[in-house]
Amino acid sequence: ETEEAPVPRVAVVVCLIKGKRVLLGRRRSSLGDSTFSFPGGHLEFGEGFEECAAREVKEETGLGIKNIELMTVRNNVFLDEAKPCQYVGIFMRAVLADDDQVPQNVEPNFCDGWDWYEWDALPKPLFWPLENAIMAGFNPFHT
Ligand code: 8DG
Ligand code: MG
Ligand code: MG
Repeated sequence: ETEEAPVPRVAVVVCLIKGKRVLLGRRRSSLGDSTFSFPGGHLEFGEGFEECAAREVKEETGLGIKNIELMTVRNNVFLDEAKPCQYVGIFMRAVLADDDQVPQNVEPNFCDGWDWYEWDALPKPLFWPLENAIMAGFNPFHT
């Protein structure tokens, strides 16, 4: 069996803010199963960061977003996985295009469902790249 050598990939993750709360979902994935993470996914060829952010949020939650801004970049290496991988995580911040929208669990095979959580009372356990980012000072409410 031949396996491709692993290469770093780009992921765009979106911290969607509603008042003092952020949107998180519990992952159903070999990577970070049962942990809470932001919506997001792989950057596609030719895509801009804002475009990717809007597409992934729409695909995963059905929500439309606006005011999409770059917050920070993180380098996450997953060496302990069966298939080691590396993601350059582009952390974006955004708000709902229309405040009345309710998140839908569009991809139930990959997520238990989406909910809003106060920044000071985030659910546990967080997906470790997110936990690490927060430990390093990531805070979407500090500009
Ligand atoms: P796609 O097929 O829709 O493009 O990808 P996906 O299935 O939605 O991928 P994902 O696992 O949700 O996101 C891609 C990678 O991004 C993930 O495996 C690791 C990295 N990543 C982080 N932090 C976060 C985060 O907070 N949320 C999400 N969703 N991904 C993150 O490093
Ligand atoms: Mg995803
Ligand atoms: Mg996705």
